[in-house]
Amino acid sequence: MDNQTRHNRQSQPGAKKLGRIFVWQWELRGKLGGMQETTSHRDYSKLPAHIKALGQALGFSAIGICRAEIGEAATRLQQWLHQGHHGKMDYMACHAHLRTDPRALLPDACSVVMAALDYLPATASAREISAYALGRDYHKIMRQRLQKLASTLQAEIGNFNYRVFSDSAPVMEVELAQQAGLGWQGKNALLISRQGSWCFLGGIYTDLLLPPDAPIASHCGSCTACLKSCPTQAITAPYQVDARRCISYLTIEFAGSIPQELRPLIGQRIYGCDDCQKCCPWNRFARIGDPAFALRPALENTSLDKLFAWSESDFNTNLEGSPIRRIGHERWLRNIAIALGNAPRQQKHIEALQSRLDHPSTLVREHIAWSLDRQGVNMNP
Ligand code: B12
Repeated sequence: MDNQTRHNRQSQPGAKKLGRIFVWQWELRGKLGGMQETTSHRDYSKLPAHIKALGQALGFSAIGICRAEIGEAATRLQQWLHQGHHGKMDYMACHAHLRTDPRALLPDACSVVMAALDYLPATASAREISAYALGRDYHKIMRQRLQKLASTLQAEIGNFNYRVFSDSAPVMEVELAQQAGLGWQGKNALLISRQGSWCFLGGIYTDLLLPPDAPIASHCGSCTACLKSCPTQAITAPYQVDARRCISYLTIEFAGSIPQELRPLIGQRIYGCDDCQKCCPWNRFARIGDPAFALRPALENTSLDKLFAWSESDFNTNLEGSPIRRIGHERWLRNIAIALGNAPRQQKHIEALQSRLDHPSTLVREHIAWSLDRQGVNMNP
C-alpha cells in the first residue's frame, strides 16, 4: 500500500471516529495479508506494549513510538545550518534533506520506534574523557539490539519493512525521541527525562502503522545551568548549540588545528565534554548504565602523560571496540597535547610534550609547541 492510500484512509471521517487504534489494527492486518487467518485471534492492540517489553528485555531503558514526521524541527535544522553552527561537519549540510524526511531512508516509513540506552559508568575515574566513550562503542551495540528487537517482532507477526539506526544514518534522533515521549529536548539540546540525559538514542523506521505515544512537557523550567556551565559558551542561547565552539566537536569531529583562543578553555578534556550534562539537575536521578559501557581497564587510573606515550599500535589495541578509535592516533595526540599545556606545570608533563617534538605530523607538533609555550618552556633557547 502506498503512503498516499495510507494517509487517505486515516483521514476518512469514519476511520477518525473509530480512533487511531482501530486504524492501526486494520492497517496491520492488511499488512499481514495471508497470515491473517492463522493470527486473527491475536490482539494487536497489545503490540506497542509488547514492543516495549521486548525492548526492556534487551536492556533499553525506554522505548516510545512516534509518527515518521519531522515537523517544525526541519526548519530549525535549516536555520542551524544557515548560521554555520555545524562547522566542518559537512555531512550535516549534505544530508539535511534526508534527515528531515524519514521516507527518504525507508520509502514506506510511517512509524518510528525510538529507544534509549543508559550509559553512565559506575566508576568514572578518567575525567578527561566523556562518560559515553569510556566503554564500548554505542553505535554497534544500539544497532545490534534494535536489529534483534525488529527481527524478533518479524518472527512473531510476519514480514514488515524496517531500518534501524543509531547515529549511523541521517536521522533527527533527539526530535523523534521527544515526539515518542522518551523525554524533552533540554536547553543543552540533549534529550532529558526524569532519569537525566546519560543515554544513547537510536530507533527503527518501520512501515507498521503503530499508535504514537504522547510527548511529555519540558521540565527545564527557568533553569539555565547548562548555558552557564559550558566552558566555551557553545550554548549561545537556550536550544542553540554552536558546534564550532563545543569541546565535543573540537576534540572529536574537527580534524584541523584547534583555534588558539579556544585551547585554554578546553582544560584537560581530551575526548568530548560532559559539563552541560553534569550540571543538569535531572542527572541527580540518573541510574548506572548498561554494563557494555563500563570503564575499560586501559582507561582506568591513567594519566595524561601515560596516554600521550601510547604508540599508534597501543592506541589501536587499548581502544579496540571504543568510539575513541574513530578519531585516530594523530587527533588523539593533538588533544592530549592541549590538555598537557593546560595541566598544572609539572616536569612529567613538560617531558611528555618534549618527547614527541619530532612527531611526523605538523598538526601534532604545532599543538605541542603551543603547549610548551603555555607551560613557559622556551622552544628556541
Ligand atoms: C551533530 C551532533 C553533534 C554535534 C552538534 C550538537 C548539536 N546539538 O547539534 C556535536 C559534535 C557538537 C555533538 C556533541 C554532543 N553529542 Co551529539 N549528535 C549529533 C547528531 C549526529 C545530530 C544532532 C543534530 O541533528 N543536530 C542539528 C541541530 C539542528 O539540532 P539541535 O541542536 O538538536 O537543534 C534543535 C534545537 O535547536 C531545537 N530548538 C530550537 N529552538 C527550540 C525551542 C524549543 C522550545 C525547543 C524544545 C527546541 C528548540 O530545534 C532544533 C532541531 O530539532 C546526533 C545523532 C542524530 N543522528 O541525531 C548526536 C547526539 C545528539 N549526540 C549525542 C551526544 C551524547 C553528544 C554529547 C553529549 C557527546 C559528548 N559527551 O561529548 C555532546 C553534547 C553537546 C550538546 N550539548 O549538543 C547523543 C545525545 C543523546 C541524548 N540524551 O540526547 C546523540 C543523539 C547521539 C546518540 N545516538 O545517542 N553532537
